[in-house]
Amino acid sequence: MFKSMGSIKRRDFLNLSLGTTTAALLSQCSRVSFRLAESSSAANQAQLYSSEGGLLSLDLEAVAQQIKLGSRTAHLLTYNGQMPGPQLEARPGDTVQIRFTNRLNQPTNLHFHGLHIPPTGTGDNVFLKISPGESHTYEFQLPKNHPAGTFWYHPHYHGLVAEQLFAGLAGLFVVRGELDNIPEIKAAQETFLVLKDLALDRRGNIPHPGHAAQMTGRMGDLLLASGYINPEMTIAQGGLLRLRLLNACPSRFLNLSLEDHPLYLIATDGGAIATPVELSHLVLAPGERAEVLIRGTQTSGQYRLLNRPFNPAQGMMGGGMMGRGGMMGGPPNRNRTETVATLTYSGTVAEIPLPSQLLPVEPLLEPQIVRQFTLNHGMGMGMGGGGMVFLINGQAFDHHRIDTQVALNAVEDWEIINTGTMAHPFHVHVNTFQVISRNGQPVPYAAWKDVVSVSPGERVRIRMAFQDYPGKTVYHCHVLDHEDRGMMGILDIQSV
Ligand SMILES: [Cu+2]
Repeated sequence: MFKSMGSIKRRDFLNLSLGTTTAALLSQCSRVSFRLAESSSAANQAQLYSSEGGLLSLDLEAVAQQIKLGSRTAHLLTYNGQMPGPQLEARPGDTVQIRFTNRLNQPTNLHFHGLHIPPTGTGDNVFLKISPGESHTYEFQLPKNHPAGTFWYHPHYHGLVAEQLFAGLAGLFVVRGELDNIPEIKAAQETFLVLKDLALDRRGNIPHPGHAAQMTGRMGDLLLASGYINPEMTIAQGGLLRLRLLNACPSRFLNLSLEDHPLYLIATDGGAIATPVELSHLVLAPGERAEVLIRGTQTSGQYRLLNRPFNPAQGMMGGGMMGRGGMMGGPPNRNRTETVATLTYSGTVAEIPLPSQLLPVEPLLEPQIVRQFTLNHGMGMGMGGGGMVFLINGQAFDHHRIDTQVALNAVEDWEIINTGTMAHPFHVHVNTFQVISRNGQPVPYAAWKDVVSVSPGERVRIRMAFQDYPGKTVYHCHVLDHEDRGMMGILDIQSV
């Protein structure tokens, strides 16, 4: 559908553009090195907003917008006309003020995915309904000990989350801090990739997801990297590339690898791990983030960042319903390897080693309580004449019901048990957790997470401390069609 331009053409465009841009634009380019890729257009240059003097302040508007994708025009939903939305950057202790206006024709709101901030009032309040034409100012302070990491914002109005994210509403929220000051990481070139799939009909509209999306969640056959099709990333020979990845697909799992280059994992959802971990490939469930370092060990050439076929339902029960392919309407490209982006060599620098130490991941105290959450699905009534509903402990989401009460400052273990036939990435708001074990087997290294995928037949134990902020929030499946169809519960963190 979208013909890729050849590499030579792409390079010409890069040279031409660099020759005529201003210093201001250049400084932005060095942060996001691949901005000038083949499907470039003014509309999808994500703007960067950084905090100044301890304050990050901006206007943000959810608005329908036409976006150029290669030779086509897509009718999408955007933040400030951009897809992905503006990149927000702040530091621990900073105050954040976002004057948000809903210019859509349906209600929406904002969720600050992964941030440790209050779930109430003007904070990460997903119970807010911001109607068409209405405004709301989100205002919160990042705690002074907030970890540096790759977080993001997206809509969280129950029932419309999958639709609005799929249509384009997502942006990065980066917290800069200790991890960024490690010398080797500071010396690395940094590239952000917001990975999001999209489906378009001939007229550039997003088609109705159809019946299959009830089960698998909606998926598209286009995989965009920060709004581009196969953008170019560069690395210097001898240098390090710090690739910061977000899976912003509502339902698609990604299985990423880079030709001839191992990936060195340095951070997960909630920030740094203790030491780099070498990976041949990286699986990202919907909502997950990862940071990897890539070493410029080759001399020249082009290397594709690939997304290989991956069946998220693999688990103790095998392929399950996803395995039947067409019948259940899996993604059209489930058996095809896709090129996400292309890495090229440019210049040479004195060799930068991998950092040997990152930041410690302190173990949490032993849990006071162990709870169980069983994930499954069934046929429901209602929902416009019945259809699939997704359940936690046998119940679909009810915004009048509190499902789980915990005490502020308590440490708990949650066992997430998948008795269904599809993988469910389990996400908890406000506090990050550590995965303790899968089917009783300890995990290989400690990491801060806010999404963990649980395959059919699996039992995953996570440990969490409910720190700093009392109030009501949610946990849910991050296959957002599952969330919209009931796989969400209310968590009440009570100060005692
Ligand atoms: Cu799910």
